[in-house]
Amino acid sequence: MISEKMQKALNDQINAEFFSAYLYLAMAAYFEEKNLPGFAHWMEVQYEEETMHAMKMYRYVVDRGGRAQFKAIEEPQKDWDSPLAAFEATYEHEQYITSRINDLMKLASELSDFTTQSFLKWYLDEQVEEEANVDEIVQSFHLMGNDSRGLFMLDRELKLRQASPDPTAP
Ligand code: OFO
Repeated sequence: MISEKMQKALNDQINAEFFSAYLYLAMAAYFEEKNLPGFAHWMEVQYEEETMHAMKMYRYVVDRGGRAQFKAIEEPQKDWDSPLAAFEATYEHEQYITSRINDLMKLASELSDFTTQSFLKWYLDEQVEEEANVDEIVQSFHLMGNDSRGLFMLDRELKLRQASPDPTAP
């Protein structure tokens, strides 16, 4: 059985993961409007991954005999100054999410909740990948500068992104 304190913190994180999904879907819509289908696709895959992160946590809370509870999801930003600004905002957001997972790990450790620590290990590893992927894209923007052909090529490259396998699937 999960403690009340840990359950509340995980429920807050479920909300944060759904907000991430919403934010990236808002970015996908922004890129669709800018006629950048590859960037839009990348963000749509990101949206799907965030939904999976939320559902994986939901399943854990339920499986530990807890109660998943939902709060309103904050409205995400709608516009960004440029494609680069959207990816920089993504990088910043992922760093924030990493700090939240670290705080959850700290709480689980203070509560001697070893099962939740083991569960959260997956998220810690996932955040390394999340940050690295976005940082790589931000660096590509810096390398191409104002070259519109570069933007076209990067858009085509990001169109190839495939969703990661769902670790919650049976
Ligand atoms: Fe769920 O990792 Fe991004 O936010």
